[in-house]
Amino acid sequence: MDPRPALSIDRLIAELNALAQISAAERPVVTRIVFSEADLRARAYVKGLCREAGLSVHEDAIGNTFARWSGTDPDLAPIGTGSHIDAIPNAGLYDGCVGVLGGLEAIRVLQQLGFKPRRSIELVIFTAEEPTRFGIGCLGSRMMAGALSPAQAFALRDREDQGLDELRSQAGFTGTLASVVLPSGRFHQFIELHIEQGPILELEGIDVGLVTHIAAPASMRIVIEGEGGHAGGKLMPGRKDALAAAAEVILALEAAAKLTGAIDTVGTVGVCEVFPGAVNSIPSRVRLETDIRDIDDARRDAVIDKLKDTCREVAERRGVSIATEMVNADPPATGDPAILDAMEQSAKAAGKSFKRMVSRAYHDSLFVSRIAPVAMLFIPCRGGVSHRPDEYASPEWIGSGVHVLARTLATLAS
Ligand code: HGY
Ligand code: MN
Ligand code: MN
Repeated sequence: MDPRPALSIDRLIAELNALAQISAAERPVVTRIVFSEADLRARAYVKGLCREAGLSVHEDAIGNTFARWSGTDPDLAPIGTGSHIDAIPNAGLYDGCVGVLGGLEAIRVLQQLGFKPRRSIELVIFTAEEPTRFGIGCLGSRMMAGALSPAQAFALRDREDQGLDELRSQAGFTGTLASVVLPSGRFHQFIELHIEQGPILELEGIDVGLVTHIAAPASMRIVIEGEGGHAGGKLMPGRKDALAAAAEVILALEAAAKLTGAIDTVGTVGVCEVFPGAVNSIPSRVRLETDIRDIDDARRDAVIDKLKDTCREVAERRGVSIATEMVNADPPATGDPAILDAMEQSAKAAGKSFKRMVSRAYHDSLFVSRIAPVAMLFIPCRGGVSHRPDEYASPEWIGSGVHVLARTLATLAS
């Protein structure tokens, strides 16, 4: 079975561009925050494409969306594929969307070739893979895997202090949050197509990546409280400047990540909110959101412990209070050998070069792996750039990914 004749890359690129137009920002910037007006329009657009392909569509209580192509033996657990369509502020158009629209294209290709899946094939759009609105990543897949309880979900609030439950209801998603949890075995296997969000495949001229491990993400919130005061009248001795203290903490995270001796350890402070934020007022409160990852969770946790030690030392020396709160600290996931082998066979049959590799970004597959065997299929992205408007994957790269995905889905669903 050769997918090439049925693969319509022009249609797929047009759909990716149409989806990119549904954004809270002007082109070429994509911003699509969960439960925002743009998110809901984007969901409607993709669900429309799924229905045009004859898939039966349903959504769960948090908005995870399932589009099923029924197999000849509908009682068997389906093969899942998919990703996310939400996007952080100032993002590009490929992160997540390639896995959703590319997964749909792979299904349409198999339909056109007359393939009849024994196991149903189910395309999944996960809610809120990005942490932007509620501070925690993979919200929909995390709840699906039972890794975030309804009580924890009810406690989530956005920066406007709006609660998750209120926002999901306003977005039209009803039902109990407990109903989002899926049992182990709900998917027979799950495969996610995604851009690499790193430079390796392009640098080495390789068509597809077979992901053996997904890095272990952690996020820690740090709130530093000092004393404010007049930037002119308050002399330097005795100041309790929260932002100066934060600067020491930020640099300590960078140093701790660099000093583990492993290139796989990364540490980032992506959010730094300063109060009151006036040029002539000494900062009295700073909120930092830190992102700490490694493919080895023990090594990652050692960095977190070192950062907590630094916070205690800085607080003591500067006379400020520093509160730390773990938002999440998740174990890494490993790719299922049988799926990896099926992807490798598909790549060979497709005449595509491939390489087994690690994912340094996290993905919904990290949580789906708790209820089903998973693996991820990467395609190159230009310069490894992602989470920026100049993120780019060529039609040839995307076509190779969809081609290998289509073959693999056919193998797994037979
Ligand atoms: O941050 C990540 O790894 C993912 O892109 N949300
Ligand atoms: Mn992302
Ligand atoms: Mn992503």
